[in-house]
Amino acid sequence: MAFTTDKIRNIAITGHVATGKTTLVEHLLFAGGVISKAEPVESGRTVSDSLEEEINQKISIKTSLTHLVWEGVKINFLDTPGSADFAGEVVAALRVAESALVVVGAKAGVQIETIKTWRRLDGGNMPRMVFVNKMERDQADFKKVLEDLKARFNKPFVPICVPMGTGPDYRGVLNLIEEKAYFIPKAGEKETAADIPADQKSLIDDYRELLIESAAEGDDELLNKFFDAGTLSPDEVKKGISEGITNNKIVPVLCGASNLNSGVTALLDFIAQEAPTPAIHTEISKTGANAEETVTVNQEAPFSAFVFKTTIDQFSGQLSFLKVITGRLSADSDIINAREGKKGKSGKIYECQGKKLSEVSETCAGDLCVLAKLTVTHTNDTLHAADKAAAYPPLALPAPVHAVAVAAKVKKDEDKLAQLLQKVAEEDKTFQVSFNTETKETVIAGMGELQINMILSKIRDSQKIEIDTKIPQVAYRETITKQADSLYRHKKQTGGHGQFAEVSIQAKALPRGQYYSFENAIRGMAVSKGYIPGIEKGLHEAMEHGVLAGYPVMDVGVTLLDGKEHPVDSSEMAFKLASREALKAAMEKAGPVILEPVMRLSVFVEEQYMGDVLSDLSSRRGRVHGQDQLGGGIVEVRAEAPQAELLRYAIDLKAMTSGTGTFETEFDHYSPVQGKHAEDIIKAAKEGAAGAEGH
Ligand SMILES: Nc1nc2c(ncn2[C@@H]2O[C@H](COP(=O)(O)OP(=O)(O)OP(=O)(O)O)[C@@H](O)[C@H]2O)c(=O)[nH]1
Ligand SMILES: [Mg+2]
Repeated sequence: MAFTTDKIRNIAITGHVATGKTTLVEHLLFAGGVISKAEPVESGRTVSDSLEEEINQKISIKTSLTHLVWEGVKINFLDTPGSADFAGEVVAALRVAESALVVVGAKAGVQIETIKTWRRLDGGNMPRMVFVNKMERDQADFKKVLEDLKARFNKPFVPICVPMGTGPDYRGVLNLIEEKAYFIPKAGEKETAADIPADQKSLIDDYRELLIESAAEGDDELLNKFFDAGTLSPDEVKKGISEGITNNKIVPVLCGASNLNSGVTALLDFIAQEAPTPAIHTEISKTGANAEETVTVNQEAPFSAFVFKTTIDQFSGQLSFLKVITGRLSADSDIINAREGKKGKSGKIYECQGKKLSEVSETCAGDLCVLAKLTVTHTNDTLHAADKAAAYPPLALPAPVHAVAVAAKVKKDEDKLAQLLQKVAEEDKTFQVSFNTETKETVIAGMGELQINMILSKIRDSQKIEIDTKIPQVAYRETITKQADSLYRHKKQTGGHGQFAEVSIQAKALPRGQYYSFENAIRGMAVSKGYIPGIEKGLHEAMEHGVLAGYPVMDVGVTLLDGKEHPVDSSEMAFKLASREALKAAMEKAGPVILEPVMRLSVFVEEQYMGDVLSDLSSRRGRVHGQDQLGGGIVEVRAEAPQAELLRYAIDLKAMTSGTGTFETEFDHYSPVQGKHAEDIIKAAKEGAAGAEGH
């Protein structure tokens, strides 16, 4: 029997790098009886970090799906990577989870990725809990982390579990709701509930008051009761807290030391009893231009599901990870891919524990499952039953921030390399491959150097392809700044028919982004109508390569002023040549300039690095538009800078900020390049052209 919607919880485990997310999941699975021994991340044997790269690098790279059953509730964990290079994985996990568990180090407190995750959660008004991990470490400080959270995020944080002692004195946790103590278990054993030791009773009193007050605020009825009676019963506390999380009014805080298997029982109790069910989740389904429907996760409807992740498994082939939004899915059902409109069979349905798949006969709305070998189905697709049209929106993934030009060292590997890169791009939607026809470069782009290098080294190692990388060329443009006229006569007499065409044009600068306009202002019949398309073709040809450095030309308006034709010698070809040369000559006189792409960027850094980051941005010809304090020590700098100056920014920013700084970027506009920079671009283009001719 499948778990019904009310008996399912989807928890995205997020947080800064190395806060212990994967370790926590491993110990939760141990506590839940899924595995008989919890392995350390360093051993490469955890359930969650099972990819070869994860084992080698000892960090999480992909979101990994695991589950356990606790008090009759199926809890799905989505263990996300903390590194900003894999932020796309976090986006996918948050899309299909109802609540997030943000893991924070008891010593480190709030870090940059904690803040960025928090912003993502705020964007979706998503319920969340915090787990303060590594309580047994030197300088661990639960109270300080709690203060840190309060100072940075404007939310009521409510301790549900508090530590008994901290650092070397840490002995375990107190569950304030259940009023039970859980001492650190012996190595390899599970936690057991114990009575609260006498010396910890005062601790309970300190925190319980806050807990009861917060619970009361979750619900008006409870608030009245609380005012009348001055307290609430344990069941009332649970109800109030549960509503408070679901409505995102409060953030419960738990704690423990995951590698000591401490604090996990209280966490599981809390998730099973208090975390919101999938029924709180809604999706906007767009089935036509104007047909939009808000769909709530519920099992009493025909089947529909969203594909949030795709992997290619060495043994099972393509695996599609879905969240069932409505209805139920049984093995071998008829399903339709909304994008393709194609009918197919679901085949077998699987659950997974990391890379291990096991078959189930049915799955219900709210649950996460895996289908194999759906050849036309990709990430972001919607699947549905014939009697339920649905189309859920794609993942809102961040844009790439780092690009590299790649080429196979040996020419015969080129096609294979292109295919392999394409395959990675199908799996990982934050990774893009494109062929730049202008520069003739294959450019790959992603979220950072770490992601790009990992993808390339996997191809190098597994396929034995040698790959050269270099900084990609910038897609410069050219334009004009003034108005200029020109006249060009094309005349050739080489026996038989001659060639004749004459055009007189005016070229002017257009506003940025208007590319091209053409106006025929010839009075009378100086040039036959039939030659006008030839003239326009010539203008387009002239704009393919600018007069300064041969880059494509944009934002030029041309007026055809006059012309002459010959009854026998004129032709479309002759007019094409004449107008091409006329525009070239006009552009020479019209103040031509090089344009460069300028990017908008948001840089996230700790305050201590602000000075360095700002002066570095100005050395990159950047302009700072503003800065926002994101709370206690983290600043977002909003700026713009030429793309040419940002080609290594993902690497340099990390170096400047001891690995903590990250940024987001997107193309903003084209802007003229001045002085020496322009000269350098022109010189480089001329050298490049000369080099190419020399071959
Ligand atoms: N002292 C201490 N170390 C811990 C604890 N939990 C995890 N660690 C260690 O912290 C390191 C990182 O743990 P992971 O579980 O890989 O952290 P993560 O958050 O999954 O890291 P990413 O997925 O790469 O972001 C490992 O060396 C763990 O053994 C804990 O409670 N106490
Ligand atoms: Mg991890």
